[in-house]
Parts: sequence; C-alpha cells; structure tokens
Amino acid sequence: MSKAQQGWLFGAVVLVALTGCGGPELDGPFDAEDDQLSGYTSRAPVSAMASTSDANLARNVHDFDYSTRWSGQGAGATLTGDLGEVFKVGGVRIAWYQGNLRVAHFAVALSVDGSTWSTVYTGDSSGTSSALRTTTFTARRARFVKIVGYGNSANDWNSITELRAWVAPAPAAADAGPAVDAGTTVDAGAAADAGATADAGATADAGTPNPSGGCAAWPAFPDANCTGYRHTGVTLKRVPQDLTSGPGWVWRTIGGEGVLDITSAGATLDGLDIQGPVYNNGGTDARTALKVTITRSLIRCIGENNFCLTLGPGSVATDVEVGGGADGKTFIGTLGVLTGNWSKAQALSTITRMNLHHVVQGFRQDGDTLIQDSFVHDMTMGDQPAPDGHSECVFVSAGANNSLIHNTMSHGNSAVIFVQYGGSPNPLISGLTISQNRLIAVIHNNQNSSWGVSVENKGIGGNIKVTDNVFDKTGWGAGPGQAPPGSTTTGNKYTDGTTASIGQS
Ligand SMILES: [Ca+2]
Repeated sequence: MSKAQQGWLFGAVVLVALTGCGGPELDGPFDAEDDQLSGYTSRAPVSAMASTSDANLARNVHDFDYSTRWSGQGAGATLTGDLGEVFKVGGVRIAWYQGNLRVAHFAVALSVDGSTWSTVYTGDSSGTSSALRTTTFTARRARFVKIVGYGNSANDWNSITELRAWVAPAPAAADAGPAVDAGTTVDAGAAADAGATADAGATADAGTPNPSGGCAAWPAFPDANCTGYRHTGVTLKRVPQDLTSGPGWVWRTIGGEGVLDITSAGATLDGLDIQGPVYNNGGTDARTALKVTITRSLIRCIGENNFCLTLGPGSVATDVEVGGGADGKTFIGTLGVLTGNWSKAQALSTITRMNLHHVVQGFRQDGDTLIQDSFVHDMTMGDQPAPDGHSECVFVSAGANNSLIHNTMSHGNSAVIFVQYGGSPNPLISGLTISQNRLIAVIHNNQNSSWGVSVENKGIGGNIKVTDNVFDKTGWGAGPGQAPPGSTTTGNKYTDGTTASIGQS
C-alpha cells in the first residue's frame, strides 16, 4: 500500500468516528414530510440534468436544501434525475419553488436506459405547499425520472427545489414490463423499454427473486434480488450481540476495535450479521490469512479503516453482503474485500453472488480469484469528507488467473474496473478475464469514471481478455474501456446493442 493510501485511510478513521452514530440518511430531515408510499423508500437522484436552466442549476434538486432550486423557462423544459441504478419506481416527490403560492403544470416520465421514455403521470401540483409532495402512478422499472414542466399558474417558469423518487428493489422485467403498464398514459415505448438488452433482469426469462439458486444467466445481469444474504431467506444472528464465537472464529478486540477474527484454517461462517469487519489470523494481511468459507451473511464493517473482509487461500464467499455500516447505507472509509495472495499467487478463492457497496474500493483482487454473479455498487464518489480520489468497484494490482465473470458494477471515480500493476516484486498480471459484466456509468458530485474497464499497459504478463461486456453508452470520462496491445477485446456492446470499442492502452 502506498504512503498516499495510508494517508487517506488514516483520514477515514476520523470520518467513521463522526458518522458512526446513525450515519447519514438518504433523505435526512426530508424523510417524513409527506405521505409515505408503503413498501417504498425515498431516494434522491445521484445526479440531475436539465434541458434548460437559468443560474439555478439542475444539481440543486438533490442537495437537500430548500433554498436552492432548478429553474427552466418554457413549456417542455425538462429536469431528469438519475437514480444510479434500476429500481421499481412507484412515485415521485417534488418540492416546487413557491409551491404554496402557485400551481405547477407538469408530467412525469420514466426510463430504464435514459433514451426510451414512458410518461406515467400528467397533472398539476397542489398549490398549497412548497415542501416535498408525493405523486403516485403505476409502478415500473426505471433508473431515470424526468419531470416535464409546462409552466405554472403565474408564469411559464418551472422551478423545483428538491426531487425524490419512491423506490423499491427492481423486479425482473417480467414483473414490471408492459403488462404492469396497461392503462398508463402515452406509453408507446413500453415494449422497447422492457426489452432493452442490458439492464439487470431485462430479458423475459430473467426470473423473479430466487430464494435459493443463482442469478439469471446472461444476457440478464445480477442485482440485489439474487445477491447478498437477503434472497436466501435466512434469519441472521448478530455478532457479537447473539454470538461471539463459532467454528474457527472468535469475536475479539484488535487494536481497540471489535472484529470477527478467523483463528483456524477451514473456519465456517453462516447466517451471521457481523457488526464489524472480518479479520483473518489476527489482521488484514493476505499473506498470512487462512482459508474461510462464508455463506448467507452480512458484514457491516462498522468502525473499520483497512479491509472489511480478508480472505486466505482457497476461501469461498457465497451470498454475502458487505458494507453499509449500521443502517446499510453509510459509507465506510475503507476497502471492501481483499483477495489474492499477491506474494504467492496461490489464492484460489471464489466469490459468488456478493452484494458489495458503500466502501471506497470494492474488491482488491490480486491473484487466482474468481468473482462471479455479484453486484458491486455505490462506491464513494465525493460522498465523504476524507479524500476518496481513488475509488473503484475492482482494483487489480498484481497476480495471475483473476476472473470477473457476469457481475453488475457501478460507481467509482477512476474506473469501474481498474487494473494497474503495483510494481516489483509483485507477480505480473496475466490470465485476466473480464467477461459478461454490466458496467454502469454514474455521474455523481461532479465526478465520473474515466473508464468502465481500464487495463493499463504495464506489468502485463499476457492473456488479457475483455469480452462480451455491456457498457452504458454515455457518462464515461474517457470511454468504455482500454486494454494493452494483444488483448482479446471482442463482443463488447453498449446498452443499445451497438459495438463498444475497447481502446489500446
Ligand atoms: Ca435544493
């Protein structure tokens, strides 16, 4: 680890201390201001854009501040919020500027991909409140929410101070496609919407949440419905409140911090809600870590500032959720999963159906590790006061035989998947396969990912494959991907089915 990284990790300790009590809410004081939509959560856009603005810009609608707003003049002016991933959207909450004095005329349209839209509501605001007020409609899958303004009872301006969406986990397309839409307005795009190739669960056979089995196969993609512990139906036992030891592990204090520590090779963890991180053999050093099998568990990682989970050679993690702290949505100033014994390149670990989120860096994958059918999302992008200038879903710095197969990954301000050799004496990067992944571009806090996949041309030992991945078409700082000369880069596409070219690094 570089000195620079050690520096910002130290900074993150302070952050965790500050946010450890409750953590930031998605909506904070805005949570209970209007009618709750039962079964849904209020979510702010991660970014917003407008067709037109005066000095009041689109980003002001998700700053949790009623004193700032977006304003666009004229009938048909649009404000579009990006929720960051596909949800089942059952309503919107709009706070209109001077909403207690005038009635706004508007429509709401939804989209999975940002290009095909379905209008779900046309009508007026209450005219009685300037706070967030709910508008409901027939729920459907969407990542993008567009408000189309048609002026108000006083003039032709459209001004919104805050925007939210009521969201629930996205069902498969079969549950929320055209059939659900019957009867909503102006829905010419419904069929095309549900059939878009790239979204998690978009195809007809994507399946419903699966209590025991795997994620639907390509060309569907993993999401929250088939990853982590939740879809298994397990009831978790809290560590340390309900349980303080088990086969090959014990809860104890290391360096003043409560951790679950792996104490013998072959340890098994199943059905656990772990309040802290998982250390291995007394620390977070992959070179001395032991084999562990973790299934159907949640690692909250509260209080950690290094790695949430350290895996030794031969480890297996299946149906595990990592990150999010006490409330599941607090950013942890740390790295998610350390896998790959870079000094020996003999890790041989397998990670399947992991839901990994709200950390600085998702996986540190440094040799002989397969990561498959997993959902990695909500890496920090300026969400923390501590420096987080190097954030990605996966970072590979060394090692042979790493595979990333059929995962959904979004967020990160360097690349979503970032491969950069760490230098001698680390083993060269070879036998790296990045295939059938869904790479989502998120623009957040004026940051974005330069690349979906970036394999730098240094420390490369050969046999690099970047194939059959599906990329968002827009939103990248540089492009969908780059790889060294000699790499195999066939079959990569954008969400609209057109070819995504991987450039040469
Ligand atoms: Ca605002």
